[in-house]
Amino acid sequence: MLIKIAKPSDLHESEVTPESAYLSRRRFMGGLAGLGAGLAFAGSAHASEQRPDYKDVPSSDAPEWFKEKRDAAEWQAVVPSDPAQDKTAPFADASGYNNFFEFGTGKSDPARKAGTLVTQPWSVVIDGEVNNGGRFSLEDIASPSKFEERIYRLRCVEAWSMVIPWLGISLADVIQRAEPTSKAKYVRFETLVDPEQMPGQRSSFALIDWPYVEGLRLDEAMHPLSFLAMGMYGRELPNQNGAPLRLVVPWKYGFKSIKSIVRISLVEEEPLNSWQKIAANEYGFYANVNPEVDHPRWSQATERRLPNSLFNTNIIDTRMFNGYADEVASLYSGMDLRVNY
Ligand SMILES: Nc1nc2c(c(=O)[nH]1)N[C@H]1C(S)=C(S)[C@@H](COP(=O)(O)O)O[C@H]1N2
Ligand SMILES: [Mo]
Repeated sequence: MLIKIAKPSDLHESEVTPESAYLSRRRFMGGLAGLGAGLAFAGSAHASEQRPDYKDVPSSDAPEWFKEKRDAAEWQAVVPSDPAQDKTAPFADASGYNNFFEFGTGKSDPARKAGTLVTQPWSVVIDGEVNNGGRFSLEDIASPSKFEERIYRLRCVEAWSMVIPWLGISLADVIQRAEPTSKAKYVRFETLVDPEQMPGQRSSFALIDWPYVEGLRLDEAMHPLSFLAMGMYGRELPNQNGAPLRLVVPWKYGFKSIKSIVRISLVEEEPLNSWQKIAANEYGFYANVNPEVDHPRWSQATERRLPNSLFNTNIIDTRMFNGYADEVASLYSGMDLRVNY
């Protein structure tokens, strides 16, 4: 079993997470029912169970609507397969070691420089092949959906990885409400462009032709695992993690999980994503995590699971589709994954 809703008997603090909060996780059924046989649904909602409190996580100054949705969230333990291996990263690591080239190329640049990004108010344009597009506030996007917590692996193409508890809504919800036309075949996402706020966009050495662009095939975007995060660790997203709205596609390399989204377009043609534009022989459109298809310059067979140290490098085997093969492999049946990397 690759992903499961943890049974109470499975959920030992020492195995799953450093945060005791997880012991009191409220389980529920149904949210991922569309996923079918790949998921085990063990246990149902117990009124006595509290949502995690994330004691060690600094709180943020979230708007009232966000707090209300968070408090009503369905705390869904979509835990990865190996409880011994898949410990949730401490908040300090998940918010201190980042890729967000708009704020520089160093792993600590985003945490040092993104703090001043203005994320309130924020609006997102939904356009292209839709009957119900427009410009929406973050609250407009969130309010028709219930918040959920999803604990996912995030595997960077650079061969490091973390386990992160996201808070947000399913991407399919947002796309469905936009009412795609029959011409819509792909979804294209764009990050904010604002060189005044984003020092990486002022750099003349930047490889990226801003905005940062990503894309998914429509069926990938509609898959129940595709997630739009507005928070993590029970609070708002730190700016360095892509506040106030970022994509999370757990079976793909991290660069697909585009941050600080301002535009979502339904389109007919496959979008050219930023990394593909920079080096198409190294970064493809699909970017599915695949231990058998190496990056031209390094192996993808293993990964460094964070946090690690000098004494415990914590190198683990990379899994097909990052461990989500039962759920997503059928999206690619008949495709040559060496060609469609
Ligand atoms: N706009 C934007 N989104 C981005 C990136 C970026 O540089 N700019 N980096 C990507 C990469 S390479 C990874 S691994 C993840 C990292 O997410 P995290 O910092 O929240 O762990 O964000 C992705 N989303
Ligand atoms: Mo990445």
